[in-house]
Formats: sequence, structure tokens, C-alpha cells
Amino acid sequence: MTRSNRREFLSGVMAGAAAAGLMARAGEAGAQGMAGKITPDDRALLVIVDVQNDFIPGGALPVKEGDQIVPLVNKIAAGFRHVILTQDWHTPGHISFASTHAGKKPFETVALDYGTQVLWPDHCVQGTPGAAFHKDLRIPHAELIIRKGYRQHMDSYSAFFEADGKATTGLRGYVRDRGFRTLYFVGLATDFCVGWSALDARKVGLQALVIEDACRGIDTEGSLAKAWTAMQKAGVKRIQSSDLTA
Ligand code: VGL
Ligand code: ZN
Repeated sequence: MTRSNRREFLSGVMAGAAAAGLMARAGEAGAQGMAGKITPDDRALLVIVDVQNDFIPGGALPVKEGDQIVPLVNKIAAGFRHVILTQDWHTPGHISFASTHAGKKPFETVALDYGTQVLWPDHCVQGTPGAAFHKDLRIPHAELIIRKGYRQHMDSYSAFFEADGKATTGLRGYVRDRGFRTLYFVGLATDFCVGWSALDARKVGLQALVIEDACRGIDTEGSLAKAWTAMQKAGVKRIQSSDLTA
């Protein structure tokens, strides 16, 4: 075998392996680094979800250990060329707040026209300190901030679509225009805004990976286990920060 047709033969073997799904990680994550680790490429986007004071212990809707992810999120973000942030951004008296519904308490539910709504303590009200990003979050290279939940009569967990599954934040168009193919998710909370965003990423035809140790969940009424089951079914990959090269 000559050198050049050996090269052709090898590239044929590699293409065959990829087609057979043997290189699943490389194909799905967009790039393969050393020792099976993932190196995000230029078409990969890190989405940092709702690392805001109200979701941190001491805030209005604290997520257990929410503060502990901040140094890890900073470190992960440094390994991505492209990063965006999301920010829960509610109007005062928002429909998702228990205080808006007479006789209702936080974590109870109500039936709304778009489905069952969990009711929350007032949180992430536009312009308040609780809606600001955690003071130690350092993402100078973030390219966009997507705000969501600003429609008075509809909640929005997902970074793509509001709770009716139709009203858009504009993220789908942005991702399309920028040519991103693979979205990585970190932040708060695993079972709500992270999970719903990852599911919607799959719905619009993107690869989606959730970096589990850089997320924390609220876990109300079994919501964390339910979210992971739904994500697994939808083809969202569950990875750890140690799976990344950087
Ligand atoms: C979130 C509940 C209400 C979240 C936002 O960021 O996961 N959860 N609003
Ligand atoms: Zn909210």
C-alpha cells in the first residue's frame, strides 16, 4: 500500500467509524480532545443560565449550593470562545409569583392557559439587586445576555421559548445567525431553566450538553429526577466538567 492510498484507506475507516456512531462523542460534541475529552470548537456555545443573586443562598428563591458553582462556571467559561448569559427578568407582580394569586403559597401550583404553573416567591424583579448576576461571576467575553420572563402573563424557564412553547426570546435566531451547532449548559436551576433550555435546544435541532457539576437544582416534588429523565429521552448529554479539556 502506498502512503497516499494508505491515508485514504485510514480516512475511510475513520469515516466509517463515525458513521457507525463509534466516535459518538466526537460527532456529537463537535470535537475530540486528548484521552476522549471534549474540546469545544468554534461552533460550540456555552450558555450560563441565571447565575443571579435571588437563586443564591440568601436570595429570594435560593437554590441549595447555588453559590458553589460560580468558580467552576468561571473556569469552564474561560475554555469557551463563545459564551452567553441568561437572566431571569420578571415584571413586578409577575404571574409566576405566588403573591400575585390570592390564597396561594410558593411552590403550590395553578392551572394557567398554557399549562400548570409552579408558583414562586417574588424573585428576579427587573432592576432589583436580586436580579443582578452573582458578584463573583467573571465572564468578560460573554457575547450576549438573553433576558426572559418579562411577559407579565407568562413564565419562561427556557432561554428559547416562553412557557407556551411559542413566544420567543430571539435566541433561536441568534444561534442560527451565528452558526452555532452545539450548546453547553451550566447554571441554575438544573430542573427548571437549565433543563428547559436544553430540551428546547434539542427541539430546534441543536446538540445539547449539560455540565452537571456546574449546575444545581431546586428539586421540588421530584422535579430534578423528572428533568434528567426528560433530558435523557430528548438526547441531551449529561457530562461533568472533567470531561472537558479546558
Ligand atoms: C428559575 C424558577 C423560577 C430558574 C427561574 O432559573 O431555574 N426557576 N424562575
Ligand atoms: Zn423566574
